[in-house]
Amino acid sequence: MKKYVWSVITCVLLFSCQEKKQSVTKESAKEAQTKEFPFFVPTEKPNRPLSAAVARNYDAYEALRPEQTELYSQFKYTKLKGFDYNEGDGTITRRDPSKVIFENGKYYVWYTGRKSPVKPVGMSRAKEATDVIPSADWDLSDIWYATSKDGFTWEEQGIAVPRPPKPQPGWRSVTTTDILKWKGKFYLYFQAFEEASGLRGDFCPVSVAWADSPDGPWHHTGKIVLPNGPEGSWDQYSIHDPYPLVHNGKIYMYYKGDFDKRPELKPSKIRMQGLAIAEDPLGPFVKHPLNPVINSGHETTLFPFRKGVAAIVQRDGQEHNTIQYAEDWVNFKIAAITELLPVAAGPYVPDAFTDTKYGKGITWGISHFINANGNWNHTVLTRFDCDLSLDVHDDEMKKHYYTYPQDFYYKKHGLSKSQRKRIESRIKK
Ligand code: AAL
Repeated sequence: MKKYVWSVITCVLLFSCQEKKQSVTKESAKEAQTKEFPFFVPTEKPNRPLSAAVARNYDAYEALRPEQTELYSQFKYTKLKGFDYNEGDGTITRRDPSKVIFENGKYYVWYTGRKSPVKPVGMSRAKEATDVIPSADWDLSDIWYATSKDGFTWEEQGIAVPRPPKPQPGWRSVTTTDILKWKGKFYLYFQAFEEASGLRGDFCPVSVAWADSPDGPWHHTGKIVLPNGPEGSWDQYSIHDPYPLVHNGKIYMYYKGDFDKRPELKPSKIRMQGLAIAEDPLGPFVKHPLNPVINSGHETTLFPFRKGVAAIVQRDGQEHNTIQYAEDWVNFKIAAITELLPVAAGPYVPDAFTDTKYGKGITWGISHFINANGNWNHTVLTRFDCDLSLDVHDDEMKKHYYTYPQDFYYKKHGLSKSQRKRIESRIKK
């Protein structure tokens, strides 16, 4: 009898233990559902504690994945046909293209063109520059233009805006132009140099020329339309890369300043971008009180996008390698992070001047490669393609896995001799 009672007790105990174990497993599964971050990422921001990084995924970006983000894209490059560069000896340069526009059944692009008897001596030797020897790659340049039926093969048409006679602004060099179409007329804004770049820096304001047709003739106003800021201000010496768009019935001119020159640092300067707004192409342009409005980037490349404006931000600053967006055209935020961005890009922006209320974006344009042929004072134009457009959905452009050839790592990004020395001196013996 005693034996019987004990086995009943054991059975009851075992059964209740088993039941407890099962309910514990069910509970942890439930807990996992509520406490662990789920396997399928919620499309809406979940109402639960989130790390800063995951919260940012919901708050800062359009989607959880770059490939679902309209302002994310790769950039693909195609060599242009139709331009000769004297075998890259540095006597011919083409750089800093404008936006591309479509008029009279063809595409137009304007750019800094230099054809000089000798290659530039370089900015650091600017004192050796003369009336025929350029200092920088963009010294002693004129504004040239080319047209194309397909965007791949171009025909150079000649000089659109030459250097004006001394002492008009730009007598030393007219460079880095961009185009505006406004009430049936065309306006080219450009950097107007009055000294060889490198003498004191890369100092210049912006001047403007206008024409009734993109083929000219261009009338250089000889006036400074976007002046340098007052002494002590960020843009007191350099107003670079003027870039006009039409918004709210006005001309929104973005531009770059390089400033904060501190010789003890490398690079010694910082670059940011500002905005100036005008009701008339010849000004006055009123600089925005919040300038600079973009904290990074080397050249200006912007396009109307949805209700706001988007910017390709490359090369310089904390936020280089990003595409940014400002719904109010002033306060920019990072929309996507990407690689191999086009440098000095002049995109084809079909709605640049239509005062669109809903910008559609861009798919291609012309940019440049500096240090072409391993020569710092020689630059070539190139074509870039991308999918930063609401009208195009190109999965290939949305990939974000890059492989570079080993040579790129070992040759372009190998350790320098002094780095190797530093590392070897610290090897423990
Ligand atoms: C460019 C631009 C401006 C600078 C120089 C020529 O890429 O930012 O144009 O002055 O470099």
